[in-house]
Amino acid sequence: MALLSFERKYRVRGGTLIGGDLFDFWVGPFYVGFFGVTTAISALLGTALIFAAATQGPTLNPWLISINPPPIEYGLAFAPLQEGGYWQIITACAVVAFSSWVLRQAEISRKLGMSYHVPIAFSVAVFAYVTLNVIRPFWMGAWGNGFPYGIWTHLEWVSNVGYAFGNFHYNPVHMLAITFFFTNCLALALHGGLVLSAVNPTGGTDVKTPEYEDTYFRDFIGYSVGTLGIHRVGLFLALNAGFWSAICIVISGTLYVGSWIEFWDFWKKIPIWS
Ligand code: UQ2
Repeated sequence: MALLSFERKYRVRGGTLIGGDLFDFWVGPFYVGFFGVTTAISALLGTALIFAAATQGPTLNPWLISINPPPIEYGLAFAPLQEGGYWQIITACAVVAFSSWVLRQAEISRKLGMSYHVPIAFSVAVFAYVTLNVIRPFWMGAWGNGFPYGIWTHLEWVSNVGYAFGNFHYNPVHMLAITFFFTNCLALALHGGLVLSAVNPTGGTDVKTPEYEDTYFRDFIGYSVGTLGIHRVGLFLALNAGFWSAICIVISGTLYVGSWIEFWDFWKKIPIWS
């Protein structure tokens, strides 16, 4: 079935989580739904506030503009707009926009009778953001622990926070997250390479079937994870990369204070050799 006639056939009512039929319509190719409306409103408001805050100075250089969280002294209180209040409202808009986007994905999944893998995957990315700018600042007792919204300043934040705990590369959960990112890279390179080599072979020769892909890996390493399996491996690696990134920062300054370099001194104190 051609794509356009497929869409016409499956553009049917139902599957909404909230709002019944009220927002159950499309604008051009885009499904709207209740959460399309809440995404649009919060994303537009948040973006407008970023521009509004940026115009307050001190610079209009796009690389240096920064919308900062309140000073630590404000704790968890509301701050005046110019002293972190913009950051607080922008952060609230972002959380509503991202959560609405997850729920819009879920409604589209339901409408088409599909599983929830896409909204679950995206919610791990949202979890990483919420960990950085809501959960950890709350746990530390001050919104000032969130990261600033600026191209240059967010990099400085990452660097400063990393070295505030000795050196973040010694954080074992950071190591775990990086290992997932690298393994994800390996898996996507293998998968992309394998699929393209089968589907886009030397000019004039036939496209190869998935059996060739399986056989390639059996010949090569004695094992093929399979055409469905590689996508399970990929999703697993990608979600774990995001998840452990969030865990490695949320434990720093909360459950674990001090230097991640000294963390490894436990190794020298093990009774067998001490
Ligand atoms: C595979 C398979 C695919 C693939 C890939 C493999 C036919 C098209 C890449 C090979 C993958 C293996 C052996 C697992 C790799 C695991 C890690 C953790 C990197 O067998 O089936 O389908 O794309």
